[in-house]
Amino acid sequence: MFKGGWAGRILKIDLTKRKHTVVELPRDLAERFVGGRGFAIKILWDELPRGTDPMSPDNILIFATGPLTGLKIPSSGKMIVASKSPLTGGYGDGNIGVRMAVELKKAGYDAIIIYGRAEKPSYVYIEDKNVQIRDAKDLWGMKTYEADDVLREAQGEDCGVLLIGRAGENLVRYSVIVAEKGRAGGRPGMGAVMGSKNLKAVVIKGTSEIPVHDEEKVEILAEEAYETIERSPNYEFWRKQGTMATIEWAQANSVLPTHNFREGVFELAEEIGGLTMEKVHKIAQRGCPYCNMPCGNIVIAKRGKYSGIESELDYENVAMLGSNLGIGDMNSIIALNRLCDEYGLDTISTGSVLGFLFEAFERGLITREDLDGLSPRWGDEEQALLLIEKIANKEGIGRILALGVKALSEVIGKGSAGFAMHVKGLEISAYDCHAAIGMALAYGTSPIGAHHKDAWFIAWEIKMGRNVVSREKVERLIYMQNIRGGIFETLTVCRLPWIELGFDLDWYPRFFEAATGLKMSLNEMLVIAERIYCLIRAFWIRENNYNWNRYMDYPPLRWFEESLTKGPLKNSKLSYSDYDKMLSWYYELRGWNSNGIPKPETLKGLGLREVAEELKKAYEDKF
Ligand code: PTT
Ligand code: SF4
Repeated sequence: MFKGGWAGRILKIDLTKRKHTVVELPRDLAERFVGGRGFAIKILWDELPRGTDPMSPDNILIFATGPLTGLKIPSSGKMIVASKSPLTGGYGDGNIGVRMAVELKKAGYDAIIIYGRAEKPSYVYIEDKNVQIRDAKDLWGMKTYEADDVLREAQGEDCGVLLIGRAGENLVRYSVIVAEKGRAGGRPGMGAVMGSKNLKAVVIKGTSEIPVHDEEKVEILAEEAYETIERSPNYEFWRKQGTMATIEWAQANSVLPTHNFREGVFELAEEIGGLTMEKVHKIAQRGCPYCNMPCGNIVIAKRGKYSGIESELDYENVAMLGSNLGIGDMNSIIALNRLCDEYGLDTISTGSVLGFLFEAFERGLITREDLDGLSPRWGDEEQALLLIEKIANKEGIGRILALGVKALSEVIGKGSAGFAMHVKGLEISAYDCHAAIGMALAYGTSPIGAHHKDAWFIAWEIKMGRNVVSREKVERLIYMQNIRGGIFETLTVCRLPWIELGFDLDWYPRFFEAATGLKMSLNEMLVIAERIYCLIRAFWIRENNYNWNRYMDYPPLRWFEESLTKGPLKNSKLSYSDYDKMLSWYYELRGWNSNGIPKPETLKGLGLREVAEELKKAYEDKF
């Protein structure tokens, strides 16, 4: 029995058989993989048949929390959505901050695993032990804001809701899962996996208290922690700006993706920056459950034809739908962002696909005829809006654009792969790396493809020296990846108190002990992070049919081949030999071989003997 933290149960729902079962959370899974991403990768490794088509009923969709999720401690309202990705073919997950994270735990579950495919559009309704698969005929095709309203009207405001938009229904490979009008998660196509299961939404109400080992201790720690966060010197500024101040920071440091990552500075950066957002557009602030540093900026378009449209903005949305497309007007970006949320399209990948297309059109690699009569040009938000409609509805050219930038460049050919901005098929999030070799390596080795979730090394890199090529830099990078992707994604709480307001990492083992009654030091958590990183890597290798080499961990050619032509870092580009050197250190430090495959002794040392044996056997059979 668990003393607290974990609810102790997993809910398994088979949509094909219309059946559900509840199983006990295995102690070994909790102690060795903690929660969230740890649970997800272990379940996928154990249960998913090798080579499963991600859009087939055989794929598994996992919603997972961790031992700190939903407790009354800072920023604990987070959960993981994970599956085999239809965009990359590898491990995919996303982190989403929503009421459902708390309701899931209150309903008595740590995770839900969804199997099979419903015969017709459905949604799952859960109220504690009562689990129903309901008809979603009327919700299918509905935009996410409206569907959210309809579900809440029927079930009450006090429930957690996750849903997909038309992009997920139509299996767009970079569709996300959306919630609460503006929260979105699961960049590598988790929305499409949900769509492939004919699952429009999941609605949960939980009525129990989440068990904790030492309630008084949790309360005392929480009070102290909330106060500590509020005393942070950056607290007031953060509450006004959230992640949006990053626009000004990225511009000053030449990393703001501009014109499909050609440049790191944008002449209209001020127009789309945090200050403009705050002074002109912001109308409200909101946050995830139990967060006292809410960062959700609710904004409104004030001028022109989009006047009156509301949306929730973060740095990534603005950079990828703004500077990356040469769009320097916040009103237009608000309209673009809202449309992506309504359809459930990932804003980062959408911005990357459109940026690639604008460039291909400019270079004459694709014509108006190919584009159903459209002529996309930098800065033209009207064309971007039309293209988003086509992608989400898979109309005309939208059918190909819906495949993601890697597949799109393969269709277009003519050397366009050189400016297709992705790693392992996942479009790069909003940091240009012409002059940031460490961040490029972090993207290259991130466990889901190029997402800053694990990879955000840029601020540390700038402090350490952008030109530094050293083993120490790589060591630091791995340490950061393990904390971000290994600790926060398994305890399943928000990492922003730590990153943005300097909330000390030592708080987390203290929360963990008070909640679960188990002692685990930060160093022990870092070992678990290594275990999870290795298992995710093994999963990629297995799903890639054991065809794996170091070039899988390379960022796009653009950063090596073309220099920046503007800004303070003009003429910068990456060097192949430096990148390769850093990659070799990375493998050495992680205990992986020169092709990026975990060595048997590394896997065994992390308690993954069966994984070592499976890899060994596969390679013996193959070669
Ligand atoms: C996240 C990625 C991000 S990360 C952003 S903005 W960011 C984009 N947001 C989108 C959106 O919005 N609409 C849409 N249609 N697509 C979008 N795609 C993009 O998705 C997120 C916050 C943010 S805002 C960040 S950094 C932090 N991320 C955390 C994380 O990953 N782990 C963790 N433990 N804590 C985190 N805290 C912060 O949470 P993905 P959210 Mg999202 C409108 O999920 O797949 O990881 O992609 O969850 O609730 O919106 O909060 O500048
Ligand atoms: Fe959510 Fe932002 Fe608070 Fe993190 S800091 S919990 S993302 S509102």
